[in-house]
Amino acid sequence: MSKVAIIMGSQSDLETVQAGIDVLKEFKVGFDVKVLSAHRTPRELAAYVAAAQKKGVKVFIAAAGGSAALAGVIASHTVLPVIGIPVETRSLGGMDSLLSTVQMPAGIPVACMAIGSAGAKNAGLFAVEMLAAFDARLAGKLAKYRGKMRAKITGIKLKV
Ligand code: RP5
Repeated sequence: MSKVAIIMGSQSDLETVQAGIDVLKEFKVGFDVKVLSAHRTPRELAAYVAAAQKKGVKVFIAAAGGSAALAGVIASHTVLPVIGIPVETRSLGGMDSLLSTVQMPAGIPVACMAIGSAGAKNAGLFAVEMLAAFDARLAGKLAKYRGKMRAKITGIKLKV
């Protein structure tokens, strides 16, 4: 069953989003992926958000670039948590996506990650963390994941 719904504004965002998809696969968290845009397909977006909720989705991840309204618009249609990934852009390096995702007016929150693939990876991890709050098996996997990261750092032997 899909616990996470990933929505991206364009197929061109997939390269960025892939890092988040890989995390969900690694943690064996069920997810749906869909291309839907806040401005190109507003009606279809609203319908998809409603349907995803009915199917049991618990967290939304939204990736968009430019004047990136996607995460905020999804959040306007649901009280489930929405994690935004600002996609890097050629014109402004993703600053446009970052500001339009992070600067939600009070009342409709969006959890905004970093620009680009790092943000996508963290979006996947953040979704896992949310689900792990109610799932001891997932919480255990996260602890192991952190342990591996710790071991990588502590295992570094510098030749100086
Ligand atoms: C946004 O515009 C999309 O999320 C994408 O990041 C950006 C460019 O879209 P394309 O022109 O590549 O379809 O809506």
